[in-house]
Amino acid sequence: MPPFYELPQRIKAWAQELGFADAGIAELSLDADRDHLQRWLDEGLHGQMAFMGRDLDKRVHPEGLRPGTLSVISLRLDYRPQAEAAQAVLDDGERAYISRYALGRDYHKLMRGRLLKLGARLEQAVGPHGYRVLTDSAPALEKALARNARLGWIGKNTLLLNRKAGSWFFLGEIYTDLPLPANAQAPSSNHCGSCSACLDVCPTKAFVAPYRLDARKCISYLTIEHRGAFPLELRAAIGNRVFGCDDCQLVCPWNRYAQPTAEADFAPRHGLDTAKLVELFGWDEATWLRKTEGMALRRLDHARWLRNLAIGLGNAPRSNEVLSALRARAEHPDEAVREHVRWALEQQGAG
Ligand code: B12
Ligand code: SF4
Repeated sequence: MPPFYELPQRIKAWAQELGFADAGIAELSLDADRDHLQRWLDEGLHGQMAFMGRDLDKRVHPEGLRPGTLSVISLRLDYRPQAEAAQAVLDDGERAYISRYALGRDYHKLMRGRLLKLGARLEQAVGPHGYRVLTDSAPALEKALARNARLGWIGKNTLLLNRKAGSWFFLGEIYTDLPLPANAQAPSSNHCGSCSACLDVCPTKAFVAPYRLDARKCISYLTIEHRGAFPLELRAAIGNRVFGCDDCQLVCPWNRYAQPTAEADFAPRHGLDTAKLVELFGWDEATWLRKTEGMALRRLDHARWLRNLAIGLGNAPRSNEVLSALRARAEHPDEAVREHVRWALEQQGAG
């Protein structure tokens, strides 16, 4: 068995063999983060995401989530796919913009498999130990843990940024009862400087201040998490973004250093990086279920997918194709779909 002080380096090497971009051992102290999270919740900036307020103790104390946890291994996995240029899709009102992270296979599945392999690799080296793997799948402060593991800093757009890789990566963790030495390097310094590109570009002005996001205005929240109707005043600004939003990453100068992912599974499926709004709006529920199998798009149901696309069609250049696609859904059984279609037809001057 390798001595414990050597394990962090070994873990990093095994992680990289498994396709992770980086790994580190996190310090577990998250008290300042707790205060910030509490304020965010008290101000209601989480919107309908009630889960963010539950299990607060577990979220800020890893040993509360998995009793016996002594260490957290934090990992990042690059996801930026080779796909049609994001800006070209955003600029073409007839097409649907799906955020880069969701074009291919659901990352939760891929990441979980990798984390389990790394856990098993560690077990081979040190013998049986208690552990649990996580990726956006349990109450955890993943960005804060990654920052504490020296994987980067939390930027003004509230995402974890890395000087060599920008922010196009997912985070995942292994909570273990092994007493691993936390990373002894100095904390990654903040390199946002005076740049405010992410705050300025946000289409819905969702940042109330640097490092503070009002999720209720964020297009990612609206198109993925929110149930029911979109606020009227934000609908035009949503443009053609139908699942998630990447604007505050696309503009970030550190993302010039991001590497495309080596994961074939993150490649766009079904031409979703170039698809037209009208075409996607025409999918019936069976087609939707077939095409989105194994993808993060399944966070939605068919009705919310149509609701999102209706907004895109309301903002699209006027054409007979757009009008007839909208009219074909005017009597949809879901009230939110009907209301968003009505709005879209009004936007098209055909209410
Ligand atoms: C809730 C959530 C959302 C919400 C809210 C986003 C948010 N900013 O919190 C919504 C739905 C909007 C969202 C959107 C997106 N998300 Co999200 N989301 C999460 C989730 C589940 C929790 C995040 C969280 O804890 N929010 C709580 C608030 C309070 O966090 P915060 O504002 O960043 O504040 C924290 C720190 O910044 C710190 N802090 C802030 N200010 C200060 C000041 C001081 C002095 C101190 C000490 C600390 C401090 O304290 C807080 C607690 O740590 C995580 C997974 C996880 N379990 O961690 C994924 C996660 C953050 N999301 C992720 C992704 C990819 C996205 C999107 C890019 C997806 C997309 N393309 O549409 C967008 C990006 C939007 C954005 N600019 O954030 C990735 C981010 C990877 C990365 N590089 O950082 C994560 C980590 C999922 C994963 N496992 O990979 N998301
Ligand atoms: S994801 Fe889009 S809407 Fe949300 S904060 Fe970033 S730029 Fe604004």
